Amino acid sequence: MKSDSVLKNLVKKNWWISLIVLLALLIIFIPLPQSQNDAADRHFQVEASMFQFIPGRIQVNQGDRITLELISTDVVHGLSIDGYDFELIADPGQSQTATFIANKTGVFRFRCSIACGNMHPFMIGKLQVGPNWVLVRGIILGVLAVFAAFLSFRQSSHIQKSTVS
Ligand SMILES: [Cu+2]
Repeated sequence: MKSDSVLKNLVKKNWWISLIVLLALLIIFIPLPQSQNDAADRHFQVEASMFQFIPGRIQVNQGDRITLELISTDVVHGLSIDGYDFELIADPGQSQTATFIANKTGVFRFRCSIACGNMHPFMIGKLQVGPNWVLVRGIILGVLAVFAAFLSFRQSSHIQKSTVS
């Protein structure tokens, strides 16, 4: 009888364990968009002409290995990315290719690095580097585990106290 109520008490006091297990399962099994499952090799062709880049927006994930090919259709154009040490220069009708790792998250502008005409300063595109969800998931799970350990430590010291008194 007594052990039964102790057990009930334990279950009642440990509802948070079920909560944490549930949360952990959710975090592990919520599906990620296919493209965000892992760092990937990605290839982009960017066409430069006076005075635009096509595409003007590139979206990747943190850790991706990005290969950019800059193709110029008229005059000499460059492509440099703010915040990254990266530059391409393509001669008219030619292309140049280089690879870098998108290791910083955020939105970065890329711009033409060769003065190509009066609208040159407006020749700007956007590189968006999204978070690595596998990493984010790992960090959240880690925090949850620490939280659970903390709670269970507190709980066990509680139980010890209540059985002593
Ligand atoms: Cu330009």
